[in-house]
Amino acid sequence: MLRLNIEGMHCGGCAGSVTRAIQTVDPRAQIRIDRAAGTVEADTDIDSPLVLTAIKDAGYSATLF
Ligand SMILES: [Cu+2]
Repeated sequence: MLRLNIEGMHCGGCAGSVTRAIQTVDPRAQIRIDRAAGTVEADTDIDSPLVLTAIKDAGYSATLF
């Protein structure tokens, strides 16, 4: 499981964008978003750099924690 801090995730639309970004690299990923905390948990076997890049390409700054 990846645990990510996401910056700039302000609304449900952002949360949807981040979800879709992760699903572009792993369509079967289980994703839990805590918008208030700005964190995402993603159950995926995909290497984290690919996931981070996909989120950055969607316009958000993401870091592992
Ligand atoms: Cu938004």
